[in-house]
Amino acid sequence: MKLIIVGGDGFCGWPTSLHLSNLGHEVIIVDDFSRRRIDKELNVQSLTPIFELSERIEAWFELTGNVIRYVEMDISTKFDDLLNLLEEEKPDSIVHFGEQRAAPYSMKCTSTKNYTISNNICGTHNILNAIVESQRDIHLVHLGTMGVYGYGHEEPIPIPEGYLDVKIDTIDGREITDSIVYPANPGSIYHMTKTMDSQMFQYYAKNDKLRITDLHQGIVWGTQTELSSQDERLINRFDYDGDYGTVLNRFLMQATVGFPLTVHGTGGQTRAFIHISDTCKCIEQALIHPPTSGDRPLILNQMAETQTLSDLAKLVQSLTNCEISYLPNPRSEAERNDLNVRNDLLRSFGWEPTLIKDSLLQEITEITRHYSDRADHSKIPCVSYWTKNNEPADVSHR
Ligand code: NAD
Ligand code: USQ
Repeated sequence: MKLIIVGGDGFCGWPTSLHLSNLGHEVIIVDDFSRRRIDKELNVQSLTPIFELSERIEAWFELTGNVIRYVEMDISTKFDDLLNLLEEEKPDSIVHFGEQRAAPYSMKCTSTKNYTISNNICGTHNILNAIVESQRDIHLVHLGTMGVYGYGHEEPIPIPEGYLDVKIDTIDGREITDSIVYPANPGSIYHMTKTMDSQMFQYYAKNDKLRITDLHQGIVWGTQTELSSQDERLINRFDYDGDYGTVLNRFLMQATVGFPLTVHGTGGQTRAFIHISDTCKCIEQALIHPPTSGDRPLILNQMAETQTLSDLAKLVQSLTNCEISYLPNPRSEAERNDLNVRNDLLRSFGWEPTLIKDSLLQEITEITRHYSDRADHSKIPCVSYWTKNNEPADVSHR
């Protein structure tokens, strides 16, 4: 296949580009390097030393002879350039990673809220609009989030893959049923953009018969894949700062540098997790199992397992002897929740996930210990609050 990977310079996009190129697909990365710019704006850097995209691509060519091309483009503002690219390159599929993806950054201040909305919503809409305008049958694979569902209930009711079969009414003794999109319940401006993306997908699949797959992905952990660990120039990014670092990678880094693990609240929150190497494998599966034109968007829950944060912290403690801090929660989120997620479709394609308990130690020895001298401890605390007065939020309504 010929593939355009939007956001292919990012944490999930880079190893996925390598994976797909290694499988023999022709890969063109489109990225505006906003993620690298935001690092500068926040005065932080990846724990791992990441190379420029041009150097990464050159190293990949030296090692494998495979060519990955790239185009610098902001898809949220450059509609004509995007359309020209689709018309010139005629890709079979687009994989869309190119959004502002940190919930804390999206909640930081008015300008980061506005940026997240305009970047994510206009970017996704430009891709859909450009596919229609190109008059090509391009399959769009989008990286969505488990957060669109609102992380389940107090009872362990299974979260289906995107759609819910409901009884609407009984008329003259006849049950009226329908299959509806699972009610959206976002917990941040960032997560809200993903629920808005999903509305656009419903519309474009219905009106323009676009083939769209939306992957509702859990929190990605880990750094390297087999391919990215072949040469230091291919190394993937590792975010640990209070805005972009995600919880499990943060815990691993904190344990290594002797910073007590920063559990928000009681740690009773349950979240879904997936290893970065499985992100790549699931996207491969999504690309070879597209929906048919005229179908509603295909929604797959891309996650391997669920864990409470306190269990994760204790697991990391058992491996490293680190301290754990239970901090006032800067976010507005339920103190505890159950999360029971169906992922039958990806499993039915034969995917066998990597589990946290089997790979944590390797991550600590190969990444967090190896690069610990690059850590800036002052960037670890979460300083983005969900309420305007920077007080821990009242979560009684969640
Ligand atoms: P990332 O920030 O590391 O990568 C995103 C890439 O997209 C960056 O290289 C950035 O420069 C680029 N980009 C952003 N806006 C763009 C635009 N307008 N035009 C062109 N390029 C643009 O994020 P990531 O962790 O790789 O996440 C990728 C996708 O996966 C996101 O959509 C995110 O919501 C989703 N996701 C991530 C996780 C996770 O834990 N990292 C979990 C679930 C879903
Ligand atoms: N948390 C802590 N301590 C920390 C950091 C986070 O307890 O130091 C808690 C948060 O309060 C939250 C949970 O851990 O309850 C997850 O936070 P996170 O920052 O790891 O993940 P989140 O903000 O949900 O976002 C990440 C990605 C996002 C993706 C999402 C998938 O940044 O792009 O969509 O995970 S999901 O969580 O399934 O919605």
